[in-house]
Amino acid sequence: MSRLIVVSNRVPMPAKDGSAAAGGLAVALQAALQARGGIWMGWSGESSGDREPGPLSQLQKGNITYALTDLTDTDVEEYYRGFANRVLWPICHYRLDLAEYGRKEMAGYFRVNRFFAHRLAPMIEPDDIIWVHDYHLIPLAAELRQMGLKNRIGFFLHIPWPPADILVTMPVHEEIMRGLSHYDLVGFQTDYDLQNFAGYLRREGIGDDLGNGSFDSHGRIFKAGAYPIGIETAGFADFAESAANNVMVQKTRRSIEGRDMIIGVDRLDYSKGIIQRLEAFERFLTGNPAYQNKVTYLQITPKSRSEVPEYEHMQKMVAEQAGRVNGAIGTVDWVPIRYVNRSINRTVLAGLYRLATIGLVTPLRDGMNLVAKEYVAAQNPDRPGVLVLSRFAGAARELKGALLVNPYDVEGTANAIARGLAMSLGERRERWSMMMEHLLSHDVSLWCENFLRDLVTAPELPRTIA
Ligand code: GDG
Repeated sequence: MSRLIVVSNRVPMPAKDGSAAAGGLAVALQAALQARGGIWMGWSGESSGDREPGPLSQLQKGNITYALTDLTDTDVEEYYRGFANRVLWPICHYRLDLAEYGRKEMAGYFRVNRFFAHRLAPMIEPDDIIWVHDYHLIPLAAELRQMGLKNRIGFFLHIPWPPADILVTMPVHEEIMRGLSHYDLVGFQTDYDLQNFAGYLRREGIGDDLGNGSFDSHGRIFKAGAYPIGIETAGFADFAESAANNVMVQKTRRSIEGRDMIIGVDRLDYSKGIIQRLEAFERFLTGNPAYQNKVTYLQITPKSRSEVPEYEHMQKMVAEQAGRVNGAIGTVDWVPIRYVNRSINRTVLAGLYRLATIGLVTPLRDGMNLVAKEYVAAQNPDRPGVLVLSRFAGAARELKGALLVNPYDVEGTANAIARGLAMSLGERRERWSMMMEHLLSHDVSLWCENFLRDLVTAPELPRTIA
């Protein structure tokens, strides 16, 4: 079995006590790395100021070498905050209006990818398989190829891929697409994303769908497919069951006694539809006054990318909106929205999912959305809750037992909340079983195996046809 090299912007480092970092993706990739032996390389999250970063810092844990690099202040500003988070992130989430183009940032993005390639290349052996993750590192394969590497290189995009009309508004769309063609396998979350990718090649006349998942463009033949990411379903279900005994979870349960709880969990990000969701909850309460004082909505929203102006603005808006609704509708003994603007412990999170009658997951656009899957896995099989899910989350393609909503339709989401709260136990069980069965048979280990199998076994093609 070939060695595996995983590259991602940030690396989930194992905890000080040696236990693996939490989160399904980290667990699955760590397991794959452990089995094959390998390296996980990425940015340390630290800045080297204005000095060239020193050598990679390396940490060995079992079969895995974690290799981290610092970046300069300029790199962080241009590559990470600038191009990745203020161009690629909004564009891939269909937010043309929020993209901030700057030549400096674009150049910085390509420069840091070249830097990553130069740091990584000396560690790579000819048989290694390389798996690159997410939008920060699209040009990495092209840089490695430029240095003469012939290894199998795969890429997985965790976020959506937009339709051609949106992508072409980005001044460097051609370079980005050319970057993707240097991989042997490009994985997307859903078949919609894959279709958008194929549609761009067709529309711009720069490539062909050769059938069977093969494409040619920019003089190269490569594979692309949909690989919907999963969670550690069985493990998370057990975890949530035992989390019911957690002190904080029990305290929360007592504090909502006699009321239903609705839960929302999202990084503070404009793609998650938090503002529209708070509006929908308000509309639900004003349209169904009998539910006032009978429902508590808990919104857990860890801060994210606070140094990017759009996120700073969002943070203010969400806090104001929650405060306004609480002031207008709350009573002396009932706060309709409990808003927690920081990260909470994973055990408590699992226990809270299980307490909630409704999981409210309404992103305006999301590659997959793991919260939706975690909410389902955490439910008590005897009295499961209801998932209210945006049709614009990748997860909606799989979770057919959810109440699907259009998050832009505030009234429609409010109605779905009412329907979820009134749903019979029989219907809840039926919908939940359907989703749980799917999640058990499509977990994150399978996702990882499928991607690596296709990357390794993709037929040896005459990869360059120019
Ligand atoms: C990207 C794509 C795709 C959240 N708050 C807390 C906390 N979380 C955990 C959740 C979940 C994860 O963070 C969030 O994952 P999502 O999938 O919902 O969203 P993104 O962060 O945007 O992830 C997304 C994903 O990549 C994987 O491919 O699904 O579409 O955007 O696991 O549980 N965890 C803890 N405390 C919190 O307060 N411990």
